[in-house]
Amino acid sequence: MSLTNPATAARDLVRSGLQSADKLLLATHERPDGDAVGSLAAMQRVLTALGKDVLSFVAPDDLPLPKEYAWIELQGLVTTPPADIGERTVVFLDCGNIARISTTALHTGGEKLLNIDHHHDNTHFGSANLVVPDASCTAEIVWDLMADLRVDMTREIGEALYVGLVTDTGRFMYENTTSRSHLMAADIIEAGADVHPIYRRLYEGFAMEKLNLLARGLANLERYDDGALILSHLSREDFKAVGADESFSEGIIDHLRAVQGTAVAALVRELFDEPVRKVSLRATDDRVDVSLIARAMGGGGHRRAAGFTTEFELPALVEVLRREVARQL
Ligand SMILES: [Mn+2]
Repeated sequence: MSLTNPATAARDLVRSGLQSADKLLLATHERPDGDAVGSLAAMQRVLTALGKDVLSFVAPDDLPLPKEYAWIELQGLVTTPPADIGERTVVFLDCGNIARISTTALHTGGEKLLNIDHHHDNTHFGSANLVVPDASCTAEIVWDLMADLRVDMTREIGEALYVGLVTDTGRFMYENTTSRSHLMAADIIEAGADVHPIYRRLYEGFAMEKLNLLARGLANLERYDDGALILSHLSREDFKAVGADESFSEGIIDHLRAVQGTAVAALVRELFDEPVRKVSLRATDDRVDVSLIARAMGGGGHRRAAGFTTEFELPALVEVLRREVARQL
């Protein structure tokens, strides 16, 4: 009987899946975040360095990318599934659930569908699944695969990976930050990545409208059950009134979470193009696992950061959240 470590076996399987493929298509979840874009851009360059034909798929609805990430060069970008999709190995990055990609043509990879992710609730939808919940970000798994594939770090790969690392670790502040996260950063900086300009692009130099949206978010603050739940909401009107893009709400929830006594912070916002609300959840510590709440509502995520979309009206939604938080406390 084999005593092979399943994690090692999965890593070998995905590595050989990447090595044996000549043509690949990379994809990530909708409304891609920093880890999604960074992992996509880095993996594209890693596989190109191995001489492969690599396309990166981003749905037209997700373009242009939010300004924070728009500077990251996505080589081989396609916005519709290519005609030769059937011949391509499809690689999903940072995607916990295949339902997070509505372009169903990408679901047809069959036996050639590689799933590389760090969400602990990943549904293992691939033919090979490298799911590493201990990794701080998907970019960290890509970094590990680079070693397996013997691809050298470059400045360009490093800068893309760094975006995933910095955003998913909350600038090396969240509990998922490990010594490996810092070793990875060191490797990236050694290769010539210039981190301060990346910090500026990710977190500063934003439009005034973003600050005005934050002001609205703070004005709409509600605190329940002695801080067990702190919540803010942004309507489509709020966005319109200050001229804010949809992505400008990013980061508002961190202000809520920071309040003393908070167990769970929630930001509820109306989406522009669908009559639904997007709910982001953050937990301050291990008392509440917000991924359980998100999953019960049809979404997913991590223990301390998760989300879902819902058709619930705000008052009913607040009641659901209060009840679910209380149930775990
Ligand atoms: Mn991630």
